[in-house]
Amino acid sequence: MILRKALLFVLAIAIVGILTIVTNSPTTVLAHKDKVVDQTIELTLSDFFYQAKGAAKNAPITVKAGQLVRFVLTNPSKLVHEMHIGRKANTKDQLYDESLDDMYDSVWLNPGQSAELWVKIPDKPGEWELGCFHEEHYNAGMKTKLIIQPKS
Ligand SMILES: [Cu+2]
Repeated sequence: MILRKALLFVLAIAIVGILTIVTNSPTTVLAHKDKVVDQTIELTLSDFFYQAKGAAKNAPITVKAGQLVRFVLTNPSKLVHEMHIGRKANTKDQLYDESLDDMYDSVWLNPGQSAELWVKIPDKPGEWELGCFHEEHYNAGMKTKLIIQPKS
């Protein structure tokens, strides 16, 4: 089920430059091999926070418009977690009213699962957010700022 969802993501999202691969083991990404990754962010999704490697829980993450960012996502917890990217949180509908990319909804990770999310950061500088709207996770604090710096 999750895999089928992931494949749909790949079909839908590759068009606009975001590629997701979900797997139970370390991932090899088959597309975009010719592209240079500008930044890799290893991110843990757990109860109830995002934590980039070497940073504090829910510490803001900074990226730059136009860059190709590779998120390596891991869920070591016993709960399902997900990652939406957007702003204007809408907990009633469990999404952001403004998505960073309209073609991208979210990545879902089962307990113990990993995924890679390759994002061509759009030219939308400013303050965005990563959030998990599964059950009450967002209200429990599972969100973190994503700062998009303008192109230099
Ligand atoms: Cu969650």
